[in-house]
Amino acid sequence: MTTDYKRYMVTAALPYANGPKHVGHLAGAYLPADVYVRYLRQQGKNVIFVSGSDEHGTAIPNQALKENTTPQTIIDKYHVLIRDCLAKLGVSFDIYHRTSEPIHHQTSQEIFLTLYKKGLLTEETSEQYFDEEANAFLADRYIIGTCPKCGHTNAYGDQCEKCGSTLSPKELINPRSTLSGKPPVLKPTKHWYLPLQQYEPWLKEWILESHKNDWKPNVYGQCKSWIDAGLQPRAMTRDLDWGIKVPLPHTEGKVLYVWFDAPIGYISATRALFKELSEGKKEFATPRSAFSNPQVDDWKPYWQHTDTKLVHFIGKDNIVFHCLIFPIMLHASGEYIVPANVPANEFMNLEGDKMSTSRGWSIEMHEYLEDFPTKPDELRYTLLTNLPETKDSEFTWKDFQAKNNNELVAIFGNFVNRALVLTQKHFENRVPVADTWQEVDRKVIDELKLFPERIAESIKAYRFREATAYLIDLARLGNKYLTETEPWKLAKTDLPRVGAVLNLALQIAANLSIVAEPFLPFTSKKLSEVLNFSSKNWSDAGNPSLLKANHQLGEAKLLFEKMEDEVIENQLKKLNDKKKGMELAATPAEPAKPEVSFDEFSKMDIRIAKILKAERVEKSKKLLKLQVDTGMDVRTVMSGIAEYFTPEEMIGKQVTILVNLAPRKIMGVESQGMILMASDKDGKLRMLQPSEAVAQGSKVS
Ligand code: B3M
Ligand code: ZN
Repeated sequence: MTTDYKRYMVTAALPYANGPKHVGHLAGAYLPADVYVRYLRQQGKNVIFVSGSDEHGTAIPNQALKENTTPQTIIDKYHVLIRDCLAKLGVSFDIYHRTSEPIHHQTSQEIFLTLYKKGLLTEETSEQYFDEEANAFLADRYIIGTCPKCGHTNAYGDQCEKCGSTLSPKELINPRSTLSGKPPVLKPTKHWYLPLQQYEPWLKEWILESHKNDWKPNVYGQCKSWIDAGLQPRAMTRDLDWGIKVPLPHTEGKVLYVWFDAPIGYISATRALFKELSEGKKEFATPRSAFSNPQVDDWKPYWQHTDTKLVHFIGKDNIVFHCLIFPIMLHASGEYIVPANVPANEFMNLEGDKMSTSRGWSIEMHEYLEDFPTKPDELRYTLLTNLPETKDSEFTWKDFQAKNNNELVAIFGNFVNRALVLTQKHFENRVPVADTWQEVDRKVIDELKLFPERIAESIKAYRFREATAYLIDLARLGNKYLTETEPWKLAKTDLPRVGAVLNLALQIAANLSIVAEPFLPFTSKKLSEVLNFSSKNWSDAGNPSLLKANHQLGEAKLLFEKMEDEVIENQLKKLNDKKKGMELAATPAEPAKPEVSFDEFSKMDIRIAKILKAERVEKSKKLLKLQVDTGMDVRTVMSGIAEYFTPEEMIGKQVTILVNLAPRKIMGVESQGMILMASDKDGKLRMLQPSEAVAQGSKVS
């Protein structure tokens, strides 16, 4: 194992462009990767950071079916949405590519052909479900049937969402195709397999022996149990019309398996980056010495030289692909390096339940940004302090508020603000001279010097929660220093001492602007402006004299704002409403009642009438007593709508009424008719009104 790396290749999982992505995804892969990369850049390291959209697999055509549109429309829509959200949240990719790009198709086909030509893929013919009406082989997700484990009648070919079992299509009872609704037939088809079992000895040595101590226990443990259970050949091709064509003759209708092409997306992205750089089509925001004269082939060292440190940031559900299958592909091809580490995270739950876009129990990145457009760092901070690094973790809105108010505002922001305001007031906004240090100052200086190394060690060990805690500890050190020295009390008696204290406080603030950059890039920038101090070099951090005496400070601004209870309550309500909405949408409508004849139907006399009066009925929660003008008469109707409508809002409304219903006594009052309403799946009532006002007594037929 080389430890002296010349360059870093950092990847974050390619999100499927089949829908928006939530903050759990952000916490899983993108934020930790971003902190790591920003830190390396501040160290002056040669690092490339790539990701992009995963635009193949059945997830895409599935979503197209749901949205009644084409796969291309789906990927174009969600690629842009996800890319822009990640950028707004400060995730600083060098390129955010997409797997639909020709250069990716080419790279994937090349790697497939390399393996094929070396004779490393085995050809096998097997029986797969085929839809004769749609004339297509059916991917797992296109087959629905009864779950053999729990009897759920709508289980998918790969999984039952009711009991969570992993299934194969042939296990389903009474399978049917989602394309035609008909039972599929079994038909032989040929595919190319990667014989994973042949690489077991290599995996054992590479992972189980070499990475026993430096890979995270959750990652190592998953790899070990897969390897111990024995690996099976895995098909690298699929019968599907959406994806990368298999680059062999007579393979119409066959594409590369999405998990074959998706990780190659990291390589294609790097290739695309250097192509653009070499053509002068792209420049880095901050010039980097490693790329002074980029050539089109400069991507190669990042993927092919052993002095590159390759690190994949992913969520736990992707471990097997990034630790076993993709490395086998890379290793077998003979040209590529394998990852030095795969610091996968567990999952982040939300308010006590699993985060899930489809169930509506999620905070999507775009939803957060719509509600908090100026607060990317507040989200980054809350997620970073809660990363699911060793076990599943939890996001709650209350915690978000607490982290914002008690840490960002009360510690970080308060410290910086106190130092700035006093400097403005007593020293014309210039860094005061510090003549002599007292014992308390020297202690703080000694502490300050330890922080950069402490934070760096945690980042290098992928312990980003711990690193974030050290960051806020540095702000806490500054805050405590001001609280202890109370410079505001000394202004009248000992101005030179006030100057010394503020000088040191401002030095701490300057240090914060450097070491906060990986975590809170927007705040770090703001702080730099406020201090009129621009260094972001990690090697400057730990220095207690970054700002020279008399250095002119910039204009003071508040770094963070307090978050009121109301904001949090609104978010909780919004979350619960969204979930309810999704549940309703997913509940099937009630089946139809038995048939009636036209004659039976035409006996009913349904009219439009206007409500003249409405009042509550004593001792009844449900009833309103209504006076209605039917155009023929004015009558009384007792109506069970009081849980959904107030008397005030009913008055003057036109409603639909069955006028020839036999009169009934309800709570001692004779009710002469029935108001008709639409009742939603959850029982909620809505008025049925004509689209424009009509005369009272108009017939409904
Ligand atoms: N798109 C799965 C996921 O979003 C997949 C990751 C690909 S990484 C190469 O979880
Ligand atoms: Zn089941």
